[in-house]
Amino acid sequence: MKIVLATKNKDKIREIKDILKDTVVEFVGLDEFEFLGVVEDGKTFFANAKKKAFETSRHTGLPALADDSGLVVPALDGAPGLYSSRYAGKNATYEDNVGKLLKELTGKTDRKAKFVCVCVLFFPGGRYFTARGEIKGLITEEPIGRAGFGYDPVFFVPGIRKTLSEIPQFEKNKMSHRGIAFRKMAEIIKRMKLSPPQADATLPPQADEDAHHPDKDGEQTKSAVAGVKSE
Ligand code: ITT
Repeated sequence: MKIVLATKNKDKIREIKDILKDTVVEFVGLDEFEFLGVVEDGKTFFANAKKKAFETSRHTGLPALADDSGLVVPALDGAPGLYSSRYAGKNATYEDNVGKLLKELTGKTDRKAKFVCVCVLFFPGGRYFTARGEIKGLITEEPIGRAGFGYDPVFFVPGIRKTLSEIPQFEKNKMSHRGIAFRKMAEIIKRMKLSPPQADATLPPQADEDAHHPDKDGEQTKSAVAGVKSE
């Protein structure tokens, strides 16, 4: 089964390919298609992930797998949250975003945070599957370590007493929000036994409006097209 990885973030691609390396799936990169991407204007990680997967599947005619992820800091009312990649501005670098985060947390004793990842696998015809993962941690006072990407250098995991930038990628994948979500998705893909759902219905324009957040892990299998049944 060919699946398009619906992300432009090379760091995410590297992690996702590693996490799913034992799945019998051929991944195609977005760079093989002329596609400008989607506007991430959803109100939840799930809505954004579904939109990325839906738009990519519609554009390519292939099943598409997307993730929307971010850092949630309760002491900052949930920021940077959905805006994690552009926290310090539209073209912000990882360093800019980390800098802003540390500045906003200056003087705050509550350093609790979590990473969230929601992935969606969307099939032409309208069926989709979703899975979610989270990891809890604390934001450090300054960046520590060189591995990983994004907010990893300031994300301290109490259980291992290290930041996610102080451990190799395979260790991060074992415990990370993305590792958890995508391993659940790997199970879903395995259960499909390489016979993906087929339907030739045309997606209605409002297909993405059904953005209820499936908070239960890994269970939501729902059709965005009337008349196409989920299992
Ligand atoms: P696509 O939309 O093309 O997938 P993106 O980087 O914009 O790429 P998101 O909208 O999901 O992806 O934003 C995710 C941001 O959250 C990412 O840019 C990082 O700043 C942060 N982030 C997500 N997962 C992370 C991780 O494992 N480690 C560190 N930072 C992470």
